[in-house]
Amino acid sequence: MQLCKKYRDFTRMNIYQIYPRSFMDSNGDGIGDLQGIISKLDYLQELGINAIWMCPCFKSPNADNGYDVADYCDIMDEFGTMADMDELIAEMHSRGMKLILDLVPNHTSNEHKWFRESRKGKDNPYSDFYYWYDEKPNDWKASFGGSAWEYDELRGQYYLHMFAVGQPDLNWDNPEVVKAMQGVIDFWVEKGIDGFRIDVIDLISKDIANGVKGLGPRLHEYIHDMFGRDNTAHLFTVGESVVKDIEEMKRHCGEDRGEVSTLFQFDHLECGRADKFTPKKDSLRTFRDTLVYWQQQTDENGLLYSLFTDNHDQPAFISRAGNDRELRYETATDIAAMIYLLKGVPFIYQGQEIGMPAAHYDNIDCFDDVECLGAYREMITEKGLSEAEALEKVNFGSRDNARHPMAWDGSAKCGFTTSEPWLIEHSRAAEVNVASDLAAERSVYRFYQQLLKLRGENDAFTDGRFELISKPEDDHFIYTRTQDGEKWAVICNFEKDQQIKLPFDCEEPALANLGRKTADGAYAAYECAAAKVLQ
Ligand code: TEU
Ligand code: CA
Repeated sequence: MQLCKKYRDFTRMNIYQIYPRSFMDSNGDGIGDLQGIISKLDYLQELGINAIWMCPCFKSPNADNGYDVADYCDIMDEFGTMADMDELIAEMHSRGMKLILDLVPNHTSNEHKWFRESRKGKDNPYSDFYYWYDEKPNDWKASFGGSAWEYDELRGQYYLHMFAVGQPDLNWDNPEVVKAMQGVIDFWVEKGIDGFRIDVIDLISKDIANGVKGLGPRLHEYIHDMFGRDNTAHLFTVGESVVKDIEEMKRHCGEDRGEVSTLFQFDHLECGRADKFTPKKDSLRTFRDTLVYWQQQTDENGLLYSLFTDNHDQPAFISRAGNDRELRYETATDIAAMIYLLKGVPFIYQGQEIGMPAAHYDNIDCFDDVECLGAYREMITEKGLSEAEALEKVNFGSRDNARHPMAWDGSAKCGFTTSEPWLIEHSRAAEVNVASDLAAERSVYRFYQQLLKLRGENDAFTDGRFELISKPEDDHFIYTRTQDGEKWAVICNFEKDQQIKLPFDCEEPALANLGRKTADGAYAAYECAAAKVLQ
């Protein structure tokens, strides 16, 4: 099914996700900042990027590195000033780039004015901005460890926090909260930003009396309150969500719903994982089969699909599913071809474009992430693991593994900063960095450049019909994309060298990570190609 015009336009975006804290430090304090991002816009434009999703850059005490917002309409001190933000918006728009901010509507920081007022008692306008109870109404656990209910001495009641103690949940059943969040969105729309990624959008409607944590009865009403208004209709919006049911996805993303454009759901990245800290090699077959399912479901229903493998919460997928040592270049380029030539809107996480593997830290003091430090403590105190066993598990699944400073070159602080970085640099930054990748004969960056150029030049990749060629038992991912009589084949081998015979003839590949000249024949491990089908 063809996408509506608005969604078709969004498939022409190549979105780069920036974790500002770790992208580029311009003033030598060891923390990435807005001026650092401005200094790298040409690097991104060269890659073929025309949109940026920036993780939260708002005032925050950083209990959860910006996902605990203390003022939605002001810039985090460490990242710079509102003048820097205005400059970033202008510099991006002058390059034809769109800016997508990260909205965190489910909770604020406990240092937000709303919470500071609310905890003073029941007789102030912010009293019911949060969930307050005399006693814990249930035994909910917080995502980052411990109870989801924290007793506040000043107010003399318990408040809800689904994440860290410093992240009290907003009570969306209070119409004043809805109005306040609409004001935040309007402020940034006025500033000229082009869209939002919405954090844990499924959680904003709850039904505590009936034990419902998320996907509550008024969810669509609240999402529509945010994005179903005249001044938001043009925005690109992507909601992070647990939704995996196509009917529910249609209720979120249908073009006429006035809700969001698309969802980030993680079905294709679970790959049969037990839990995020249990070391296990991801299966590329499971990855393929789940991707194919969602590619077909969204295509049949005219929904926009988000194409991503990495973000700031996930260790690098090439380390989970491929060979990030001897075959790091092959793995990184092969997985890029698998996902970014599908139908949808591509998201590339910082470092993916140079095949950056997951980081590994030698001791727990190198970690920063509130989630993994909570999990580490629980593994030792409640599950009886040794420190070494707990360290191995957090090294496998922590979010810090994706939040190390971006490696720009092989110098001491990898070109990220001139002082001590806020998080220890990647142990392989001397080997894997932008400068070394661009100097290499086979460059991941140049492959991404060619891939994004090929995708942008051929409507078959943005609009074309998807057809699966691989069989469930095959150890490869081969598919075609067809539009206006032009058919392209994408051939991605998995980890075994093998002969691949295609059911059609092709021209010489237009894209090939190992430079092959024929679309079929002997494929090396993680070798890939894209070629026009002769018809
Ligand atoms: O993450 C929400 C969410 O999915 C997490 O609970 C996720 O399961 C975990 O981070 C992955 O291990 C969003 C943001 O992406 C995350 O960075 C924030 O910490 C979280 O919300 C709270 O705002
Ligand atoms: Ca800085």
